[in-house]
Amino acid sequence: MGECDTITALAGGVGAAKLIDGLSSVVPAEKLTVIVNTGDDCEFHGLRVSPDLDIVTYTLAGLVDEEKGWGIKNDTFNCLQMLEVYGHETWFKLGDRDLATHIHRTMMLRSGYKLSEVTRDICARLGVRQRIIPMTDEYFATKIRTDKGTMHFQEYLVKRGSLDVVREIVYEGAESAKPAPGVIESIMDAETVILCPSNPLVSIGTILAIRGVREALRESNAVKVAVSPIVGGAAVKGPADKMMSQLGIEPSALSVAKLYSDFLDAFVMDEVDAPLVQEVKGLGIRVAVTNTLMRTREDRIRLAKFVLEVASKCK
Ligand code: FO1
Repeated sequence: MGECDTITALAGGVGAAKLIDGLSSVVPAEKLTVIVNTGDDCEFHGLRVSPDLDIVTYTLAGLVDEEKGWGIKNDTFNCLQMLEVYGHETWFKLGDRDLATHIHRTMMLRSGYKLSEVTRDICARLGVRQRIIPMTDEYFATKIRTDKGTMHFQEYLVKRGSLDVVREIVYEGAESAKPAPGVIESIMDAETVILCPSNPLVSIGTILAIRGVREALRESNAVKVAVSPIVGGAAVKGPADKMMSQLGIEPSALSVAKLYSDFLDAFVMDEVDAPLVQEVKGLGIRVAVTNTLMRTREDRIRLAKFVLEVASKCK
C-alpha cells in the first residue's frame, strides 16, 4: 500500500460502511480512524444497541449481512421470536448473534466502561484493526418531531417506515455531550478527513452537532472531502431526500455541499449531478464528478481511490 496519509472518516450507517470498506483495502488499518454517529443508538429489550457502530464494525470484520447492509450474515431470529411470544415489540430486527454484541456492550457499560472503550474491545475481539470511535460517550439521541408526535429516529425510520412528515430534528444531548476521546484529536491530526455519503442531517449532522467538532473541522489543516449521499435529487438509501424537502432544504448534492461549506475543501458527487458543478464551485469548494454508486466491492474500492486522489490534488 506504500506511503499513505492518516485518514479520519465521519460515518453514519450503510453508505458510510461501504466507502470505509473500500478505504480499508487501500489504506493501512493503522492509518484509518472512523468517527461514528451514535444519535441512532437506542435501547431494546434492556440492551444498548448502537446500529451505526455495529454496521461499520461488522462490515470491516467481514460479518455484515451484505444484502441488508446491517446485522450479521446468516443470523437467526429465535430470540426475537420468543420475545414476541412474551408480547414484546419486535419491529427492530435483532438477530441472535447480533444480540450477543448488544448483551456484551450493555454488560460492559454497566460495569462502568465508556462506549468508546467497549467499541475498542468489540473491534479487537472481531479482528478490526482500524480505529472506530463513537462520536460521544455520553447521552445523545436523535429525535424526530412529526405531526404524530416526537419520536426516536429508529421509531420514525424502522417502526413507522419514515412515513411521517418531519417538522424538526431534535439533537437531544447536543448541548452537553462531549466528543469521545480521540474525536477532536483525530480530526486535527489527520491529513485527510472524509465525510462519508451518509444522511447529512441525521448521520453527519449529529456528529457536527457535537461540541467542538465543527470548529475542529474548520481549524484542522487536513484536506476535507465529502461524498454526496444525494444522487440526482434522491437519497441513495434511506429518507435523507424526504427529510430535507420536508425541512425546506432542496434535496440535491448542492444542498449537501452547502451544509458543509464552512469547512469543506472538495466535494465528490455523482456524474448525473454534473450540471451542479458550477454552483458548488461558487461555494468556494472544488468539485469532482464520478460514478458514486457502490453496487460491488470493486465500486467501493474505486470510489475510495477516487476520493483519495481528489484529496491529494487539494494539497
Ligand atoms: N434497519 C431496518 O430498517 N430494520 C431493522 O429491523 C433494523 C434492525 C437493525 C438491527 C441492528 C442494527 O445494527 C441495525 C439495524 N437496522 C435496521 C439498521 C438501522 O436502523 C439503520 O440503518 C441505521 O440506524 C441508520 O444508519
